[in-house]
Amino acid sequence: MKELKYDWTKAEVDALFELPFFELAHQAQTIHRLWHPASEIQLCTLSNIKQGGCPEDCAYCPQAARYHTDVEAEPLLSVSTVLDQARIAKEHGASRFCMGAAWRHVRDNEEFDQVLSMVREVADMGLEVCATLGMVNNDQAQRLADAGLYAYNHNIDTSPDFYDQIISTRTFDERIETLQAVRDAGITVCCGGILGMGEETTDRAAMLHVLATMDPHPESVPINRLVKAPGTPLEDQDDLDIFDFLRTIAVARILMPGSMVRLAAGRTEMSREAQALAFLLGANSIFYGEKLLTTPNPEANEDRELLEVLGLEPRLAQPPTR
Ligand code: SAM
Ligand code: DTB
Ligand code: SF4
Repeated sequence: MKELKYDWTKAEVDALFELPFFELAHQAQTIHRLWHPASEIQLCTLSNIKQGGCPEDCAYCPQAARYHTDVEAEPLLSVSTVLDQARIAKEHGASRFCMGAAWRHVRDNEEFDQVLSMVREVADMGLEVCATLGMVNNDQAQRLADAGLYAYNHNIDTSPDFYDQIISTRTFDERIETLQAVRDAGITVCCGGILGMGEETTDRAAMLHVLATMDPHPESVPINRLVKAPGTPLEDQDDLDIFDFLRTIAVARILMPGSMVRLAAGRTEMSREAQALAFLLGANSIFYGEKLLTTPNPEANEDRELLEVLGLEPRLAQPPTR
């Protein structure tokens, strides 16, 4: 029966992680097919509209100014540059366009006005337009909603307990406040995290527990596998076993059946078989285009080939919210 549940206990989530892999896979695939067309994958394209120079200390992030990475700080891209990128993304089959800025939070200035213009125009192109600009207040979220923003991405990244080991310049609760502002403004929520930062299984369960007890669930749940960027504190982190990564995808699908689960960063280090398993377990979206924000992503033609081999079709954009 198709019913969403918001009162998951941590013990229930832990129990899912303990299931034998094929039992978990069976449950996840059954639920996936009940809620989603099994042969559809949404293609999302990222644009890094404001690269680098970020004052935060997120230990995974190549755009944090304090780490010596090969990412230079750049000014905000022009509206026309971003629109060109969006047009090309659409021509290549993307139905969602996500604009990222390496900001701690949005400021009420001309740059924000420029971002609002980008949102308006990308929405008018019939794409689901998403933005990830750091923290926003209620008024800023409302202005984004009024401009036609479809989704706002703001990840909790990891469990509340492990969070302090990854970021010290803002709190877990501040993340939740921004998510609330986005929700209150009527924008859909895109919220997930990163796996492979040295967290335990219980942290992965706790992260999903936070997401799955939000009512409504985030409509979009990106699951990133850490991209170990040289110069960041996590550059030498041990690899997360691919089956631990895949289990997390499956549990996300079971807990939040109606949400889009996105196989996000980290695909260049994954075999085609691992990606196919992720789709089987309920992931139904990828980032498409040879770059994520600053790091490589598989080539578009490789992805097209993979979808073709698997008989998967790109999903169309959902109707805009305004
Ligand atoms: N500055 C904004 C913020 O932090 O919300 C928006 C951009 S930020 C780069 C968006 C998300 O990208 C982060 O929350 C994180 O989950 C993900 N991310 C950043 N660096 C990553 C990495 N090296 N590997 C995997 N995911 C990463
Ligand atoms: C998300 O969860 N993953 C995307 C998107 N939201 C903005 C970003 C991944 C970034 C990977 C590191 C980089 O390319 O800089
Ligand atoms: Fe800044 Fe976002 Fe990177 Fe953190 S994840 S350092 S807030 S750009």
